[in-house]
Amino acid sequence: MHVRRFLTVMAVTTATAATFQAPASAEQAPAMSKSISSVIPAPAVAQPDARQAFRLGWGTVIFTQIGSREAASVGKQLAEVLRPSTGFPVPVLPAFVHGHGISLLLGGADARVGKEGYELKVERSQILIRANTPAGLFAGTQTLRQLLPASVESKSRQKGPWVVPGGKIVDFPRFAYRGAMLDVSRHFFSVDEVRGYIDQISQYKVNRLHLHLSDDQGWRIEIPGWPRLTSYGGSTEVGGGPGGFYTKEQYLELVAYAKQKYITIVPEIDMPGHTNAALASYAELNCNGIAPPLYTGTSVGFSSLCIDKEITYKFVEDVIRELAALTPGEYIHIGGDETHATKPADYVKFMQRVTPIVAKYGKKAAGWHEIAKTQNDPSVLPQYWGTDDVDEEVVAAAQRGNKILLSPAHKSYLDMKYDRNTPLGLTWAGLIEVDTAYGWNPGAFVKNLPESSVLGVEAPLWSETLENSDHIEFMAFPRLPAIAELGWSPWSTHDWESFRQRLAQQGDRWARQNVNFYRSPKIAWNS
Ligand code: NGO
Repeated sequence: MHVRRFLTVMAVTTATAATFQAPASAEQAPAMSKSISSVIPAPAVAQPDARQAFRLGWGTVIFTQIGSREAASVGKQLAEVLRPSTGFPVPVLPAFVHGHGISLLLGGADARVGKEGYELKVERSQILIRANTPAGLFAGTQTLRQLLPASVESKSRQKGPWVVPGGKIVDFPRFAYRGAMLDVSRHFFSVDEVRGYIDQISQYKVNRLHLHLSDDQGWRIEIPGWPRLTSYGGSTEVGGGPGGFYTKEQYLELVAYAKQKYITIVPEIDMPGHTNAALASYAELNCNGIAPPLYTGTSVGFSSLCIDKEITYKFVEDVIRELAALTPGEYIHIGGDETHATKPADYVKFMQRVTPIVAKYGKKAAGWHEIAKTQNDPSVLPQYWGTDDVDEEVVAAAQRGNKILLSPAHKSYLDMKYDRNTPLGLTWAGLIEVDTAYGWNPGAFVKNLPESSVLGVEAPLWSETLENSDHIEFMAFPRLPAIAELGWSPWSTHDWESFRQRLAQQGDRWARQNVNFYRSPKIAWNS
């Protein structure tokens, strides 16, 4: 059956090829100019072998681990990248035969690869990716994509040759949590827009997408029993546009889509501040019983749930129960930032009551780092978003056993302008060029916070000024890959010169994927 499918695919593709006119342009990639280590994030161990190289051709097959549906899905996703640009049929078959091909096999990898790493060997006769898990295979295929000429990313047929430089990689992540965050509250982004961002970040081995699902300006996720949160609270956004929200089905579609790319979605409902959209939707959540109007500005810190009303905790529990049911991952993010309209004692009281609700539904609470001062629960994950390298409360939490997630705003906030002339973005945490985004060590950044307490890094993208995918891409690229490399690559590989050369090669890939990236003057882009 597989052979028949293979032959059919061959026949169809040959017919297409016959009518195809190869562009006579400079699409010819400098295939051999790069080495097996020319990828982002930098691999942990890479040994180039200039005598070896693999050339993709008409007969190239992707062989996947027999009996693993996930390995087959990883193979299929790789084939879907390769087929349009190479024009080759690239069938995906279970690995009961070996031939001129790319094999994705489970087991037998170097012991260091762990749960998310992989081993990649490129020889003249074959490419072999081995991993302990499908996630590792997926990571290996993202590396392989980058080892092919940039034109492989085109949606139309391009001229080869399709050469992969020879050698061996053993690769695995430095940190368990490598995240991106998207604020879908200040401006709403559709399911398709979020899927596009998932496609882009997954190429850099990011494994968490934190969605900021509520704020003063909009509530974006359906919650049973509280329909006005979305019908009214989701009806606008910054600037007064139409807003929007995800139905439960749409949200689950996003969760499933991310899962195929080994990304876990971390949902955030920000509380007790940043809650105007909820307060406007339900008068009873306000201490004075009066619903405020919807808000479409960009100020922060003026709203708070009513800490002393029981209905507040019924509401919070209904929300958390629903989020937990929609979330395969271990964390639910409960916000907790900038609660200037909540008395400090009330804030502590609120968080001490709410974090056990998260545990009740089988999840751990993540929160902006202000949450570190409210309790002794070591399962809570404070997310550091300060603008310097000193935070005693965060360090104290780490000493009590909490893991910390790092998103220092002056380094990792993708919504900061690159320079004074950047048309989008904010400046409150500073200007962040790509060398600034790259230039810090998460394992030794916050004073007295040891690497062993750092769960990982996350690059937040707040959307006060961003309205569409072009805007998202312009702010995320090239800085998101910088943060992704800090999360994945061992510190021993950290080197700005090497990074900027590898980044230069990404420009052409983004151009072919229609990613609207910022052409930072710090980089000698290759196209
Ligand atoms: C802050 C604030 C957000 C803003 C963002 C803009 C945190 C954690 N709270 O970060 O509400 O949107 O800055 O950069």
